[in-house]
Amino acid sequence: MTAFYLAQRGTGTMTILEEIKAKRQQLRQSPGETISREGGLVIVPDATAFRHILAVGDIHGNWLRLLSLWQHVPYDPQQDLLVFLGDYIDRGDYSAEVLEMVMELAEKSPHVITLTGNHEAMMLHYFQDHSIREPMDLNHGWMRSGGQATFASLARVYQQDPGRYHAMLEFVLSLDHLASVGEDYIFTHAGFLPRQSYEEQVDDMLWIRTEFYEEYAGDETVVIGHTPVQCFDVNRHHPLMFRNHIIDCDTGSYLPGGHISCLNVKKMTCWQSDPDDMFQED
Ligand SMILES: [Mn+2]
Repeated sequence: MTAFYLAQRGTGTMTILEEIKAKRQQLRQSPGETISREGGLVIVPDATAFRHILAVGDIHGNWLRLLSLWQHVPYDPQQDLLVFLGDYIDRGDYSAEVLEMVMELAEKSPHVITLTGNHEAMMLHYFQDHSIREPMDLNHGWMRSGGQATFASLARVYQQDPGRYHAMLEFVLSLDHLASVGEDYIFTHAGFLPRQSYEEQVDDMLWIRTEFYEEYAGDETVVIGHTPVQCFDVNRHHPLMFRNHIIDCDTGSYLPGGHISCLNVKKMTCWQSDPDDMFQED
């Protein structure tokens, strides 16, 4: 099955959506397969196997807002599929705590999908040639994108428990890039170029904005984060559905008055973190 898939991919003629469809059809011929992960591409062939399909937008180190959101979400690891859309880290002060919480949820159920965002990609790029044991390199692009807070948060973990720090880095390295659930839903951090293959765009797709919003014309609902909805409408606080079946769940986790949102995908309803005044720290 794998050989067939790679052969198809090797032709270079399949677009990302064609690849997903081919992979899903192969999986449906193997009864009992509920989820497949390969090269950052996650395929869940049957969406009806789950009570709720839940998608959590950008978090950006705002652990208190994540805890607040999580009090409202009626998540059941036995019945629900849970997708994190990436950007766990940066800007907020609690990136390590956020990673810890997401890792714990992923350990408890095989039906938790943890996608990478562009901020995790920046962090991994930094640690390719920098160490947590050395002073921060303020010239690196990650540090100008909220990485300083993440570095400080991870350095605290490293001082207390180096093994835990390494487990966190391994977790970030293992994050997936795109998930297809049934025939109706696709989840990815930022979007994708519909005319390219998955392989061709696996890194670039973490950053895409306008090209995806303008070029996507598929039937599948694509659930994304990456661009705060406040960029489209400063007064907006809820996920934003575009005309072409894209729904943006980044509700400005790091912005004043922003929220973290969890979309109940089958019903198109959402739960959100409470307003911040409940969580002021003195
Ligand atoms: Mn983001």
